[in-house]
Amino acid sequence: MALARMTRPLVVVTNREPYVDERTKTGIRTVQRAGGVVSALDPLLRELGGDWVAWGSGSADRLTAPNGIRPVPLKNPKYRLHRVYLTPEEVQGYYNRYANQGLWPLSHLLIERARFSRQAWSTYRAVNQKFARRVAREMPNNALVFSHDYQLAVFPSALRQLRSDMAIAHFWHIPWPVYPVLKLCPQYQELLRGMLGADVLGFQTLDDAQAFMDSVAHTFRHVAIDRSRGEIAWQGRTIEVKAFPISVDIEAIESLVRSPRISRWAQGIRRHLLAPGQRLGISVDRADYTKGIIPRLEALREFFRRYPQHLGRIVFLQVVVPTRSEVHAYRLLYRQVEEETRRINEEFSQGTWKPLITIRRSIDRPRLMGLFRAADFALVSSLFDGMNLVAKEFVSAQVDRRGVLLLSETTGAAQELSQALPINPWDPEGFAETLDQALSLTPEERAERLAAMQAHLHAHTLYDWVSDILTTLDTVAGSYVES
Ligand code: GDG
Repeated sequence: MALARMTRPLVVVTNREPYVDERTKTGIRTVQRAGGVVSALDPLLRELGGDWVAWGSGSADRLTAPNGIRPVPLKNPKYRLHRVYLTPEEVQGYYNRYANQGLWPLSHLLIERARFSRQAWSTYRAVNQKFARRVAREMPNNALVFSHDYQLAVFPSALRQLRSDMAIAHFWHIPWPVYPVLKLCPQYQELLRGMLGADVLGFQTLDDAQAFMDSVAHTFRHVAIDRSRGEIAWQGRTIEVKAFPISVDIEAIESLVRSPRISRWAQGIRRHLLAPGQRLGISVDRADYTKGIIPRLEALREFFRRYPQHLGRIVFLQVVVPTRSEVHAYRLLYRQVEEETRRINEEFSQGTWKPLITIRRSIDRPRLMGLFRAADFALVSSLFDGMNLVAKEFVSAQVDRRGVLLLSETTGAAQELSQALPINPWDPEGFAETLDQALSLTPEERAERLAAMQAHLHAHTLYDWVSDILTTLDTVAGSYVES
């Protein structure tokens, strides 16, 4: 990988930390966070060495990180995790309020859910500055800084003010709202200025990158923007604004699901859940209102009403993982999902068969991938989604090539996985119809579609994503120091 030639020190900055240390009755338990970003960057930092700066949120975090630095791994360390500690007021203003109740719904175009306040903004900005001070104080000269997401939008400019030797790439994981929507955020100009502190701005899709450049063009009219090259001239620098679609490690998923343990588990799940002639559907989401869980349940109701020939023949397993439960809207959604699921089961169950089964907790990653292998179809019904890794994981895990993916057109993933069957989560009748069609595809049609999507994922892996961003940053940083 081109990254092996990188000569500058690497610093990763995220809101959530890759390892959380929790107090237990018997001692300390380390939990690795299982998201795409962690699974891409943790091995890279272990190989190259470097530093990761993140909010230290675990109950035993201070114990394992005297002076705020936690070696990873604890024995025979390969890199350093720098923990930024936040007060409960900071967590509330920065994370729960400004990021999760303001920027998150706004970026997903759910305008009525967005709440902004000057007080939350001032905490958000202060916490971004706190992250920047920590990086400025502890990181080596000429480092490449790779920061992430909507929690840290103003981190790049805060860092640049303190340390002009560092090159910064900031990746925005969620959709970028079009200008008329962005403008509803009272602090949108400060957010844009904050992001423009970076040298490389990465988005999931070209549409997002273009929408960002549009916002800059409308807001700062004197700024020169080359849209076709994706470049913004800003305060004497050239900022690269590009699409870097995040992906998955398909090879790792394939070998995981082919392992004897997970193969057995996947077969066991089918035996356990399905009677002969029945088919298994699956969905996996954090219980977030952007994921379209309620619209999906409405479409399933519509499906069973319109196509009663499927009654008794489908078992749909929904994994709904609790998330952000400090925010009222999330607790409410969780209750609505429970209620809606119960109603559908009451309406359609026959004998021992019931259409919906819910798993209400997180499943470990190997078993989750095993479920994807075991399924006959997956429903990804997000209202809006930057990428959606679940869709890419399902395709990767389908080594038997039996399944069908129904994928919301408004996900970033839909722009790449063109052999998925497109659905519109706002159109329950159309959604139900597509599901009926999916179930009538021949085995050959299903296998062909999966093979084409798997070939795409082999050619665009998670490591290509990291490598593309960091080599772009490295190149920009090179010209920057020499000029
Ligand atoms: C944001 C953007 C973008 C879920 N349940 C379990 C579990 N998961 C894993 C999935 C997947 C990840 O969590 C979820 O990723 P998504 O991409 O689907 O969604 P967000 O969390 O909203 O992520 C999104 C992403 O950032 C990356 O840039 O794609 O658009 O919103 O990997 O497998 N993992 C385990 N147990 C679970 O129960 N182990």
